Amino acid sequence: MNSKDQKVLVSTFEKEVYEGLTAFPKYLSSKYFYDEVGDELFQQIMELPEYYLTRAEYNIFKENASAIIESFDKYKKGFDLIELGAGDGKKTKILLKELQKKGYDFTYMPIDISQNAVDGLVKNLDLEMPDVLVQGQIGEYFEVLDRLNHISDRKKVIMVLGSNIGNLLHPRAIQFLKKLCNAMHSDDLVFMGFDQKKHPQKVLDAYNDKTGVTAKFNKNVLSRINKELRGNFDVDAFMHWETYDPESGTAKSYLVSKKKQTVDIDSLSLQVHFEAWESIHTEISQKYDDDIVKWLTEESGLKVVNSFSDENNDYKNYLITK
Ligand code: AVI
Repeated sequence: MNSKDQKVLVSTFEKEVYEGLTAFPKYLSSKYFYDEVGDELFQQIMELPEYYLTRAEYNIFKENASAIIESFDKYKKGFDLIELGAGDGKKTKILLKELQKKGYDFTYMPIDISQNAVDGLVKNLDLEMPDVLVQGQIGEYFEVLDRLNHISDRKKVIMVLGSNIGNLLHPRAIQFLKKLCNAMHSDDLVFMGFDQKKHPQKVLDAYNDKTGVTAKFNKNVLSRINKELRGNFDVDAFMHWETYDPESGTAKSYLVSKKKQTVDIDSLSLQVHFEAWESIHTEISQKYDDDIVKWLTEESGLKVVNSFSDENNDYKNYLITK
């Protein structure tokens, strides 16, 4: 596309696909894995025997529910339990039950950009735990946090689970934590999951399962380009490839072109050429240890006050304050 026939790229998806596929080396953001199909594939990933993260975090909640909520003790008289991202609530329900049992006064607020995800979770909680006050919030995390700060001065406990922060490179993770810090008052808490460094093979297996669900998940970004941007990617002409660097703790996913080929993306008026074995970098899944988490939080004006780990030390949830 030269400047004369330059098309106005309206959506962020269009802009970022254009930028990523005209860059060298090529890349696409993992945030585009998630549409209806991608959400379903991610649900399947969380059930895989190789994908230990979800189970490890679930076990941490199960084993430590009472100790975790003891850390919220000074908020017993009233606080908002805010979750960034509305999953199926499986882990969160453990905490909600414990908070109820111990007589805490709280409102649970899941925040998500997807109305569907929030509605589903709220409905499910209404049925299963009708006594818990739930207020779903739809929007971008920090916009909603800002809105909440303007309408309420209740104490906040903000949960970010699933090692979602791991999909951000360190500089972007620091930006994210700084924004959290700005949205917090001095007594507020963050409760955040960080997947830990471990045997490199275990990490590789988690992102390269035998049944190929993760490969489908990775390739879903190409299917989305086909569907939404009128592309003609032959997804079978690409393979999923995973690497893990035990020094940096970074797992990386790629899509590798199995042959020399050209792909048209009509909505972008773009032709993309691939050499045989050329890659598209699609995701990072960062692994941490205590020192990295300490460094990230301190760089962001925050500090770790406690942590909870599963029995294998595969995964940790950290309690963080300002
Ligand atoms: C959502 N996120 C933390 C997952 C992860 O582990 O990086 C996404 C994922 N990618 C491949 N498998 C799961």
